[in-house]
Amino acid sequence: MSKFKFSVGPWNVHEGADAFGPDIRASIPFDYKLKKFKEIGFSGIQFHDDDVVTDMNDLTEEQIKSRAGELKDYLDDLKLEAEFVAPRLWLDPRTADGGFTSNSASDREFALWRAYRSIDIAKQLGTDRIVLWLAREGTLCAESKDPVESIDKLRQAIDAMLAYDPSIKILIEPKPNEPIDRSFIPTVGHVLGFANSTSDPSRVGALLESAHAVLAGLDPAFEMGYCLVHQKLWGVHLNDQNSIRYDQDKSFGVENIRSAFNQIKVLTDHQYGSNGEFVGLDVKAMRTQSLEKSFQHLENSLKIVKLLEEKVARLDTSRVNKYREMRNYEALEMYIMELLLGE
Ligand code: 3MF
Ligand code: MG
Ligand code: MG
Repeated sequence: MSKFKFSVGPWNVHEGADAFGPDIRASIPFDYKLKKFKEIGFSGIQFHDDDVVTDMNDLTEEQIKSRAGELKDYLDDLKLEAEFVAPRLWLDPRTADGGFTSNSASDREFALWRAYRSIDIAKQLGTDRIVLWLAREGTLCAESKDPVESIDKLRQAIDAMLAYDPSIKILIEPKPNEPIDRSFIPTVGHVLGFANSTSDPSRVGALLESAHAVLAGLDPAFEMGYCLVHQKLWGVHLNDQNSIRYDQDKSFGVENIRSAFNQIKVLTDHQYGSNGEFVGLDVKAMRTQSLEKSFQHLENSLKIVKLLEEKVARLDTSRVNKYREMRNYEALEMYIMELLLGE
């Protein structure tokens, strides 16, 4: 039994396209995904705005709200909760140069319209959490945007969202690069500093994705710790990443098992989840995977989290403390390795 409740987004089950090749698996219907998520052990669902209302750009505000309301009924039937809504600000041609930091005023207006609609959708789904993965808020050409002015544009957009609805919370999910070269908010340290410049820092926090920290050359467990000390770890995307390469979204723990253990340890030791937070996954199946096995990476990731929870529970803290007092970190490290390797 896990201490945590788990969430996942529909994009975790996908058709297998990558930057160099097209879809390789058939699409799995949205309602089937939701049922299957529930069956596997998820109780929360993460949504992009257009996962909820697919053709939202062509609809009025009222139509968008009523479509979101229909999904809420379906979630209630399945006993699933919406964790958050994230505006998908990277697909539309109007977000090619970024959303909130685009050099085009009308594109920035479009991005804000999507952000407001995401808030409307979130309220209909019964969540107050808005996630901003700032996908294209950065540069492909370093001189294309002034960093000071751009970060100020970002702040203005977030202030506008905070003012639009006084009950929402904004979780910024940082990533240092991909699809852009240089991100304006690359790490959770940046998120927390930036949060303090907004009109209501108490409503701006972080969502830490393991692989995004690895891409920044950092250890996700320590990035989580940094947020926890500020009471700003409001969401996580557990997954894994082999070093500083293309964005991989591998199953949790498959590359960096010791860091994965330390992620589960820091979350457990510091009562992550006690304010209702979900442990979210953000994992992608390999492109080689068959359609029938489209959910296997999710089952594997959950299993690895649970196995690591057992390891954390078995950790003898008095032994750890003894090694700390003796300053025998070689012995401490070996104890951890034996625990992980099943000795
Ligand atoms: C990209 C991501 C995103 C976000 C998602 C929700 C598509 O690396 O991690 O997944 O997690 O948009 O914020
Ligand atoms: Mg990611
Ligand atoms: Mg993510």
